[in-house]
Amino acid sequence: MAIIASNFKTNHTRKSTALFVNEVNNYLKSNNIKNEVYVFPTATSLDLFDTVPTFSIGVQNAYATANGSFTGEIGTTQLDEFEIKTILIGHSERRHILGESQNKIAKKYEFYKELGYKIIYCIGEPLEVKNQGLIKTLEYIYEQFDGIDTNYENLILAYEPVWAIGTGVTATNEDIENIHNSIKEKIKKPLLYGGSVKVENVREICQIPNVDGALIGTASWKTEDFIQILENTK
Ligand code: G2H
Repeated sequence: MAIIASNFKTNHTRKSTALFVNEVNNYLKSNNIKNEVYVFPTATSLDLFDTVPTFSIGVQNAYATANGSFTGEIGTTQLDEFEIKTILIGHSERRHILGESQNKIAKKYEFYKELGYKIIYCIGEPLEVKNQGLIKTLEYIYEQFDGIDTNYENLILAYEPVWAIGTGVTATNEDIENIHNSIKEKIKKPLLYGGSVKVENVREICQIPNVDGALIGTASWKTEDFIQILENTK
């Protein structure tokens, strides 16, 4: 059984999300899925997944607060309205584009851990680090665990090499296996691979030793592709 997580990032409208949900529900009427499925829609469409109880719906980001004066952010008061108990933390786009430091990420992690949220925690190296070899890559990745309690029971990890994210370049099976083996030796938690996972390669990736599933962006945004991913990982 694989864990399949779909990250919508800043894509889809409420209208297109509603169509997505409708088609997925039609598929689920006549198909049983054994996979554990997570979807991270945009915050504006969280409620639209209420009719898909078999999926866990999470938020792509939130601030480490219940409420307060944090312009532009949402906190647990708002998440509670949608009964959201799952959050993505440490995604490379938040680290590298939105400038979240390890310190901020660790504080956010601690806050949501204390509240019992399921956390999908992302780690991964940029290309210049990968090019320095496996030892440097692992050193870089382990620094992304600074301040993170990896014994937390509701933790799922996602290894997402930055150079593979949204680029169409998937890491090789060998790359994935090497990194996953090393992480799993240290941290015994479910470990997903993410970074240009496609409909065509999702099954093969999920069958690599120590890969427990996939965190998928681009390839999961079209409903027919998302459904095909579920089919391919049955
Ligand atoms: C990595 C992944 C989903 P994509 O960010 O988190 O996106 O599949 O588009 O590379």
